[in-house]
Amino acid sequence: MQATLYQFELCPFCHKVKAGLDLKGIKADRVEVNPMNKKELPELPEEAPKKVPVIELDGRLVYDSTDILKLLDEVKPEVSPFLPTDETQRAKALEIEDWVDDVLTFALPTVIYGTWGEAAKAAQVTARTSNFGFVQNMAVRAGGSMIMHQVAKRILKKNGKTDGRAWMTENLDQIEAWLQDDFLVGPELSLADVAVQGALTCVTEFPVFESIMARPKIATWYKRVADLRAASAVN
Ligand SMILES: N[C@@H](CCC(=O)N[C@@H](CS)C(=O)NCC(=O)O)C(=O)O
Repeated sequence: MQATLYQFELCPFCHKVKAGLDLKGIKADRVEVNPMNKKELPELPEEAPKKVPVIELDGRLVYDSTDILKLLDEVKPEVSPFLPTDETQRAKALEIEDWVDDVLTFALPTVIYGTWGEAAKAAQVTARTSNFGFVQNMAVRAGGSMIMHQVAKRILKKNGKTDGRAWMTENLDQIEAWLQDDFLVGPELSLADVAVQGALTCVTEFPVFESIMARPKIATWYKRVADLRAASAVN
């Protein structure tokens, strides 16, 4: 299988997809997209938003992390199936993925770019992992942190929150409440684990990651999923 993932290094939606690729054992070349002009993106249908992640998989171009995970499950249904056969568990897995898309992926940037120091570090991580030229790289470092910090402030306001860390605490409480078994919706890995663990991996380089790992229930589950990813990943 030939795959190319167009991504931002710190985009939680892209991390969801990376978790899916690892678990399915699909190797993907990664193209870092410049967040300021997105000129690396391939040509997308008119109705498609100019957003990452976008994947090209054996000639098929798919955008939106949820549709990309669906595609991965479709092309390799036998490996780590994402959707449980039990109807109640399947509904729960889909509900948790929706929660990731609507809540967790918005809360995460607020703890990555919440302070100027964090935003500057985030811009550095993006510039470091990119293949941009020198001038673009400097622009991403300087302009990136400013934009990202503003974005974090806007997200908090839009969601009626004032403190990203307190919001993350609420979200970690929610994840803990779901964790009644080895995985989020039962004894087997599902789409819910792919989405939540994947999204959380975008903060591994930031101080908030320590507070996530300080919760034993979450830390054990996180490592369980990370080990499965490591065992099947081909990148
Ligand atoms: N629903 C989309 C959301 C993707 C998304 O919002 N991506 C952000 C990065 S985390 C983006 O590309 N933003 C660029 C922009 O809005 O200009 C998905 O699940 O893939």
